[in-house]
Amino acid sequence: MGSDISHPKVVVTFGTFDLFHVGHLRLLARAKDLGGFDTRLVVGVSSDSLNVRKKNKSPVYGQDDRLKIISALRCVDHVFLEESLELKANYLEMEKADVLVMGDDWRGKFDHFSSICKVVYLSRTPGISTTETLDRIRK
Ligand code: C2G
Repeated sequence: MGSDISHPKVVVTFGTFDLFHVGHLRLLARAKDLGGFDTRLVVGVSSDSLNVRKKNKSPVYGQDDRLKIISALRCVDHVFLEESLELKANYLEMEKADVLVMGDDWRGKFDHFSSICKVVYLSRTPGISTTETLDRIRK
C-alpha cells in the first residue's frame, strides 16, 4: 500500500459505464471524495469483449466512446481498459491502488483484494440503471 488509507492517494474502480447516467456519476464522485485534494481516481473501463464474456451482450456504446466519456469527467484522473476480470489484482498493483471502490451490487465479491488494498462498497443509486433505461426506450 502506497499511503495511509485514511488519506488514500489512489482510488481505483471498475465498470462498464454504458449509457452513462447519474448513478454512475454519483459512484465516481463519492469514490473521489474518499480521499483528499491530492487523491487520484483511476477508472478501469470494461472492454467490449469483457462485457460479452461477463454479461453475454455488447454495450450500446463502444469502449472508445465509453473511455472518452469517463476520462472527460472532472472527478476522474486516469482511465484504462479492463480487458479481463482475472487481471484485477494486476491492475490494482499496476495503478498502486490504496482503495478499491465498487457499488454494493458487488458486495463481498472483491473482499479477497484486501491483501492488496482497502476494499470499499458504496451504495448503488436507486431507481436508475442502464438496463431499465434501455427497457424504457424500447417501450
Ligand atoms: N452503479 C451505481 N448506481 C447505479 C448503477 C450503477 O452506483 N444505479 C455503480 C455500480 O455499482 C458500479 C458502477 O456504477 O460500481 C458501474 O456500473 P456498471 O457499468 O453496471 O458496472 P459493471 O458492469 O457491474 O462492472 O469487474 C467489475 C465490473 O467491471 C463492474
